Amino acid sequence: MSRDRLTEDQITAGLADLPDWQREGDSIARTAETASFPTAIRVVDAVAAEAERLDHHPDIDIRWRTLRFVLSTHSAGGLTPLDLQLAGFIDRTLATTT
Ligand code: HBI
Repeated sequence: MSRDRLTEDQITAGLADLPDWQREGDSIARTAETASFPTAIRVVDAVAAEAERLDHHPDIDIRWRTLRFVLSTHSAGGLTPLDLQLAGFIDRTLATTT
């Protein structure tokens, strides 16, 4: 997966498929409520494994049942396809983890 920065049009197109994510400058972010603190940790654990697999890591804020993820490609100084790919994985994990 490329670490080349996305164009504005590519970012707009990518975010159309990620309606729970917001653009925050050179990052994208989403917040999610989980059913319980252990559920939140299970989500974070699954995301951590995928982040390691991709060698691409989100900023994660954990506050009881509330998770906030922030994605950006630090080495590119902006958004790359890796950010969109991991955002999609995070969405799917949130939707399927109990
Ligand atoms: N995660 N979000 C993000 N951005 C990076 O540039 C990055 C990373 N995880 C590991 C990583 N880069 C390594 O490939 C080295 O570039 C540090």
